[in-house]
Amino acid sequence: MKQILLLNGPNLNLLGTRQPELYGHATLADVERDAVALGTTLGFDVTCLQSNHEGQLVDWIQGARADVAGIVINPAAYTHTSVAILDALNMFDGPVIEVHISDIHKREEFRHHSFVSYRSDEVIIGQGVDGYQQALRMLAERL
Ligand code: DHK
Repeated sequence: MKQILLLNGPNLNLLGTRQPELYGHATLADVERDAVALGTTLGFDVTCLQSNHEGQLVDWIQGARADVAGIVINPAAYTHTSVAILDALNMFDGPVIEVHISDIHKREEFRHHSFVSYRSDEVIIGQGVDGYQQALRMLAERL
């Protein structure tokens, strides 16, 4: 089975209770359970990790270079600030799919720019948590 990493950034641990008008009512546990289930159908072994800390996300991306085939990442607020996460992703050889639950282009201007998008092979925006499922299907097409 191909190893897939599903990474979520800061504040996404509070999905379900965090601004549900923007992010919906599904919890991170719901998202991760559904990702693992779809992954199994697609022939993926999906490992789900979330951190509120930039360096931890960088460490996990570096660690993925050894044996992970593809990454799905919602860097959350680090999308708009983190050259460190971009640099780590630039050292990863497999496909990278970037997910944003909300439509970042219809929100504050500072959310319109993504550093991570310089590296991402696909960007899914504004599809709610369904975007994670779409991302896994995109990985399946690429791998
Ligand atoms: C999630 C966040 O936490 C925000 O900081 C981003 C993103 C948008 C999302 O839509 O999933 O700006």
